[in-house]
Amino acid sequence: MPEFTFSNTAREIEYHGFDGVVKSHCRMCHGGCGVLVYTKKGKVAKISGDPACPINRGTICSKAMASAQLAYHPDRLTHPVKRIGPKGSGKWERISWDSALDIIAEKILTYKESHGAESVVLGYGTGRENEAAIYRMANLLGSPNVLTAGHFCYGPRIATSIITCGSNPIVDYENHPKCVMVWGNNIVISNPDEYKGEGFSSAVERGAKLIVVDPRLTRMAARADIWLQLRPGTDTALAFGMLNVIISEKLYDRDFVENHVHGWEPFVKRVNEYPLDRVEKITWVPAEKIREAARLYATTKPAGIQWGVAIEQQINCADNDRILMALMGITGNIDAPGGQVLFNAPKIRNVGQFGAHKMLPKEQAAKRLGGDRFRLAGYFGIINPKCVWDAVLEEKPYPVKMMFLISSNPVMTRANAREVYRALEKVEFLAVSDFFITATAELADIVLPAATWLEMDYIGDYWKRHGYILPRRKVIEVGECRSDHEMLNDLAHRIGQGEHWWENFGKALDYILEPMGITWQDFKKMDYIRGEVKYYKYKEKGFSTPTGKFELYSTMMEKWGYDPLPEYTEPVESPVSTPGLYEDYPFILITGRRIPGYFHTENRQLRWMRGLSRDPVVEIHPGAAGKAGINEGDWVKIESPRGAIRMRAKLFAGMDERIVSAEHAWWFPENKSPSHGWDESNINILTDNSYDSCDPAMGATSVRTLLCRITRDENQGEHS
Ligand SMILES: Nc1nc2c(c(=O)[nH]1)N[C@H]1C(S)=C(S)[C@@H](COP(=O)(O)OP(=O)(O)OC[C@H]3O[C@@H](n4cnc5c(=O)[nH]c(N)nc54)[C@H](O)[C@@H]3O)O[C@H]1N2
Ligand SMILES: Nc1nc2c(c(=O)[nH]1)N[C@H]1C(S)=C(S)[C@@H](COP(=O)(O)OP(=O)(O)OC[C@H]3O[C@@H](n4cnc5c(=O)[nH]c(N)nc54)[C@H](O)[C@@H]3O)O[C@H]1N2
Ligand code: SF4
Ligand SMILES: [Mo]
Repeated sequence: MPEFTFSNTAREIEYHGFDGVVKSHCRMCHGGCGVLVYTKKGKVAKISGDPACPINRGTICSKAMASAQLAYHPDRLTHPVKRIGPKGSGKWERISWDSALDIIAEKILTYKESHGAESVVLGYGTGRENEAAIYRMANLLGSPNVLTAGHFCYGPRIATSIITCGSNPIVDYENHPKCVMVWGNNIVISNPDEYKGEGFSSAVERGAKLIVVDPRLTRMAARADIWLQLRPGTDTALAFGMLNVIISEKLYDRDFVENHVHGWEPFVKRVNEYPLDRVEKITWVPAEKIREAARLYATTKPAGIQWGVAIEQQINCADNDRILMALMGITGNIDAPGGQVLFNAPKIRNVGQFGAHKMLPKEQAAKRLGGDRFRLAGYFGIINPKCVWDAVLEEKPYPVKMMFLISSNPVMTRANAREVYRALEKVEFLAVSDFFITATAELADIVLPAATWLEMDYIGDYWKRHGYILPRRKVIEVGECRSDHEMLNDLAHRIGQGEHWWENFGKALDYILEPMGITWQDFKKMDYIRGEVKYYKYKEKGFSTPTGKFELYSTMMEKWGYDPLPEYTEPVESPVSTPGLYEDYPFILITGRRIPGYFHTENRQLRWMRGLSRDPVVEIHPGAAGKAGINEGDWVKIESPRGAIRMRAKLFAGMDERIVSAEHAWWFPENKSPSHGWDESNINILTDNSYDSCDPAMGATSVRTLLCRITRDENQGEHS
């Protein structure tokens, strides 16, 4: 790879006749990759990877390259609009920013007065780096209800790691792990959260041993030393099996266990309840393979567990996270170089401080929807979405009157989509901020045009736990689009929060950086800032938990009335727990495996990305397909007890015949009717959000472990 020097960019600029180049950080996914954005005649002309950025070291993905297609898309909303027909009529009129924000402000204040601040729900989806500002507004308003995906994505990793060891342990790829165990994750496609495929791939290229725990043969599983092809949803049992081997063969780190853990004896007792023959029956993984993987992981140092969202979107969510941390802990990999590190953040005001959580009055926090039922989630400010839908539809335990969704499309991305749709249809006032008028936005009263990452100054990777922050620099402006941060800063002044906000959001960036003694103008000139890197901090300070130890036995879970030790629970819908239902719905359904090009519902409008994946796809084993008369590319009907949708079949031999795997978040923006075909191929029409099917502590919805039926569709016509 040529070295990044100024002259390289200078040659590039001269050769192509570019105006110039801006160094920034992409955010077409969870973000973080350093990029060089070249402009021509004031418009983005080319985006390439920045070799100087430690996060991606010059690599980028297709989504980054297509960013300009998003920014300049002709369908993009470039000014605020107000709905002038009934919900879902698609009738909009252009309004000014001032009147849009005045209307939203007036509604917030009116509902706060009439039904309490808790009747106003703010919401966002996955990390789009606006969460700190959204929490700040909600907390200052006095609403404990911020709707996110945190109940079944990343929130569980944060919540369980804080109660177990004080922070989220991140694989230290920079120090070359010798073994990586990839568990329910597909990092080379999803590049999630703190991680990019680059760091992982370099480790593997350097010869790290690779164990993959996945029901499907992923690209990584195909390269793995050991692939554990488990039954979906049985991860806790599998981890117990591995722990059983590690403990009985004394492969654990003696010093760590003797000096740094809480609850060793009861933990071992629980582990002993999972002998390998029992684990094999539950997981479908041969005992010998489990033994082999446990030995490899425990004896190859340093090692990391690259965990993913699949383990969280199950009833065993919190226990999966906790038991994988137990594996990291007792093998001595926590805070070890090349292992799994509790990185220090740079000394800035963090997301929690900026989010003003301390400003939410206690009596308001106590009203958090579902806080009594899902105590682990409630403690960390996270709510189960069904609690919001119930509060709208049934007004229980109190009515929710208004929602403001800033970067979320819940009609497509939350379980039991028809219920979500009904709730958004009923809620008295809905405001949305987005790039497009999505199926969710079609139900709104006001839609605000949001800025993409190319159109804002911000502190990239601010929320992440890898210890870096990166300057995102504004390159262009499009129409009247504004960043969510600026929009919220402006709205805050209209709802009486002015004294806690700023003249403009640039000043908020100074406030975040202030403890470091620098301003945004200083940071803008830097490549990145990294927190102090220190290993084995627990040897001096212990862990930041109630006992000061690494809690295999969680004192917090005990306090909340849950089992303090991890335990395996069979999914509520499965061949084992509902054999009768399994006769009618004879496949285990995995939903939502990530595909390149799309980020949940995003990018289906972009030519290059749609070129990669034109239609919604469900993977089915050739054997099962043959029996059902399904051929490659056929449209098939997928049904669950909740509903039916259609997708195209892709025959895939890399999984058990009893499993099918469907993509999520499919809608058809080229369908210009206000429905945009939201319910034709939306897998969340099939998913279950009943409380009993969720993780009892975290409220995580099970979207990976359902039962379904699949048949060739009589109608082989295209989607609408
Ligand atoms: N069945 C099933 N469902 C799932 C999953 C699964 O695996 N299976 N995965 C789930 C997971 S892990 C998550 S995190 C959630 C994600 O759920 P969401 O985050 O709600 O997902 P999106 O549908 O992408 O909604 C984001 C919307 O915000 C817009 N947007 C993007 N960036 C910005 C921005 O900066 N500002 C504003 N205002 N708008 C922006 C996009 O255009 C898009 O319409 O979905 C989940 N749903
Ligand atoms: N391109 C793209 N990238 C994305 C996203 C996107 O929508 N598109 N979404 C982003 C978001 S919000 C998130 S949360 C991350 C998620 O990213 P990842 O954590 O990588 O999640 P997935 O790719 O959904 O699933 C990973 C693997 O889990 C396997 N799996 C399914 N069920 C089970 C199970 O029960 N147990 C185990 N052990 N494995 C199982 C699947 O076969 C799949 O290969 O990706 C992020 N990155
Ligand atoms: S992985 Fe994410 S941050 Fe990196 S280039 Fe792709 S979309 Fe951008
Ligand atoms: Mo996610």
